[in-house]
Amino acid sequence: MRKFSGFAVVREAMRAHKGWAEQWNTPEPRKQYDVIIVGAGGHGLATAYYLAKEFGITNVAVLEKGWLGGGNTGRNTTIIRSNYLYDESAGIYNHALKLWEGLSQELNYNVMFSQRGVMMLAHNVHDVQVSKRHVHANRLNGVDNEWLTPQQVKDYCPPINIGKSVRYPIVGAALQRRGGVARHDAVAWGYARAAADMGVHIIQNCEVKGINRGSDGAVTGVETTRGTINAKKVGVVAAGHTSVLMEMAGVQMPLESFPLQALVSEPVKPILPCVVMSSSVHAYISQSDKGELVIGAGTDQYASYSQTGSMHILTDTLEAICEVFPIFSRMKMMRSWGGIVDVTPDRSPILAKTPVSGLFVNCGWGTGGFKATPGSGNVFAHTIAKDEPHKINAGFTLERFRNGRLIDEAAAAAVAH
Ligand code: FAD
Ligand code: PYC
Repeated sequence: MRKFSGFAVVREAMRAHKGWAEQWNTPEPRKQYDVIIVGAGGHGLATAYYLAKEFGITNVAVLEKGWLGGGNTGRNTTIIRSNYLYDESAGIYNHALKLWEGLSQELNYNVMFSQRGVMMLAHNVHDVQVSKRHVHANRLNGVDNEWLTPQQVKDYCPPINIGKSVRYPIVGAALQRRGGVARHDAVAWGYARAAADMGVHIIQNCEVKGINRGSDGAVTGVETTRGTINAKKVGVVAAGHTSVLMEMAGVQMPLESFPLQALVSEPVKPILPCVVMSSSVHAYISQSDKGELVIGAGTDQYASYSQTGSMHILTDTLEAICEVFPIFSRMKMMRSWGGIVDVTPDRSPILAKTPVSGLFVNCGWGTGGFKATPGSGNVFAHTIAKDEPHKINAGFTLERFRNGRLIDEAAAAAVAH
């Protein structure tokens, strides 16, 4: 086993981020809103933004138990792509990708969206077949994706090892050139600032403890650590904790929650020009604008609400990275952290009305919801405002787990789970 010198698990960055977010001027909650959004992650904040901007609904509260962007939005590896298999997925992820392309201008906030290309490696015949199927399906759906030979992989990403002597040699790759990365906290802050400018209340340190229903069963509001807050419409957008919240309204969710970890290296000069992912050796990596290598791991095998995942998952990931990039084997790892992702049986999200009138849910993005943030917020706002789904999220129902109309994206999720 290789040695990873200086591997240290520290949490200063998350603490600094929290301190910054606490300077946000949290307003006093009103007693009554038109819409309450539970969860000030990217999806919740984007939903509030589009409710205000596209539907003129500004009497909205976004309630956050911690600090804004402190959940998965501030913990993810920011890979953005739309190379999913099924038509429904192509619809929502490509809708999101198009919104990403204009997001900095739209929010007047630099979200540092960088379309440097996402390359998904193939290491065996099975990988090649699955990847090529994705390339063809994507192109039929108008989503860019192309097949690369090992030499083309090397030309696009010079530090990669295409040698044949490793356990899983690279035999090709699918490349989505429009994919890339963005700055995760900027996305949360950009949406938060723009929504707040239109009158939305973003209330931090306000944990939802109960969901209230009237005698007709419809939602009437929520119980929080800052008292009762009323609204006829409540949207739950609380990744990782959705089941807990929905249980408060008596709705059981087909979800399991798992820790998912990531880590960053010391900063170095630009060396990695694109995003590289491998679902076979279980590694994905990019380089941040600060110069750190940003490395993601797989989920823990056991369901848990702990934001600290297992150490062996990290060391396995680093071994995989060193196999694909031996040149990185002496890099020092500086920080690691975890988030809690909620996963559906078909690895596709739920963005829908629920059996409870006035209660809406946006969840189940699993390991891959950051890329969807603008598209998800946009169509979820439509669903809440109009009381019916947008055509883009019409397939992402709760009912599909009863009627079997699943959208099986396990292979496109690209992360070990
Ligand atoms: P969050 O940002 O988690 O927001 C939910 C919020 O709800 C949290 O702030 C939480 O505090 C709040 N909340 C929970 N319970 C309550 C309550 N009772 N009351 C009030 N508030 C509550 N996706 C990608 O597309 N690309 C990637 O490269 C990628 N990498 C990842 C790497 C890691 C390590 C992790 C953990 C995730 C990754 N993801 C990735 C997934 C992605 O981060 C998530 O799908 C996405 O950020 C979810 O956004 P969200 O707004 O729904 O959730
Ligand atoms: O969905 O692309 C993805 C992803 C990468 C790392 C975690 N999720």
